[in-house]
Amino acid sequence: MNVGITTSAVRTPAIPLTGAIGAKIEGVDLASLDDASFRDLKSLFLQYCVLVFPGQYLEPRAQLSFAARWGDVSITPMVTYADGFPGLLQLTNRGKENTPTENWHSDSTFLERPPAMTILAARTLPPMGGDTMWCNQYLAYERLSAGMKDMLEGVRARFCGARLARVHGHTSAIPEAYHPVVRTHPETHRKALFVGHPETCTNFENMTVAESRPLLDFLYQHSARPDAIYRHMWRPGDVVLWDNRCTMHYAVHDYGSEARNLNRVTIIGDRPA
Ligand SMILES: O=C(O)CCC(=O)C(=O)O
Ligand SMILES: [Fe+2]
Repeated sequence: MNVGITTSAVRTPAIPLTGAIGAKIEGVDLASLDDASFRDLKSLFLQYCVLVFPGQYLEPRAQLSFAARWGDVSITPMVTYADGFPGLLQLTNRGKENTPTENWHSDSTFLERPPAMTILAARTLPPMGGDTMWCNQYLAYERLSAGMKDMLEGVRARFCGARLARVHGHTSAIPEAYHPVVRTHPETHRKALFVGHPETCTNFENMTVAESRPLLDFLYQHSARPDAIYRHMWRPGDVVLWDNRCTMHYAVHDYGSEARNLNRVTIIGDRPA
């Protein structure tokens, strides 16, 4: 895969997890990473879009310190952070009906500057299930026909926070933003398809919902083809980082009322362009 970056200086071994997305990295301690190893991780992150670090058992303070090495930790409207740990969101089992994440999405796309990345650390896992999947939005773009790529050039869509607002019982002004449906990653300079769930990515700019839906629905379904996906079965202590600018993800809720707790931190990104 041509990723437009050089990885020749990388010394940290990464094991690709699929032919499309994701790599696993063992033998590093995210809580005490030297600068050279951190530079390696940055290259691998841009190359693989999703990095899996087994057995880290990252505590909240260490997770926030590690996150701060990537950029500014974001504070998203409508969510409540852990006491004493601003920016650290504790994901819990809200029940299948109330989960905002059991659909393909990238995070907080209704913001003018959605997060560049998300860092999840497993705390309590159900006895089975609760996997998370990611898909590769570079591939989704590259697999479009030349005609479709041309047609989408410069087209923007409305992204709105209605789904998250509903789940969190937030009734005042619901944030929204317009973003290009084909965005250029600010670091790899590759183009990625940027769409979302129909309730989040509602319509093309200056077009009605009815006019927009057929093509937006196609682009959404086209993104999550099985050969563009990595599905992670969480193990205790796992930490996973993903690039929110070139992936979507989907949290599978198949664990009933079992406890599932993960700690989540996001890093502020650029305005999609
Ligand atoms: O619970 C998960 O596995 C992921 C949830 C999610 O979508 C997120 O943290 O952004
Ligand atoms: Fe998410």
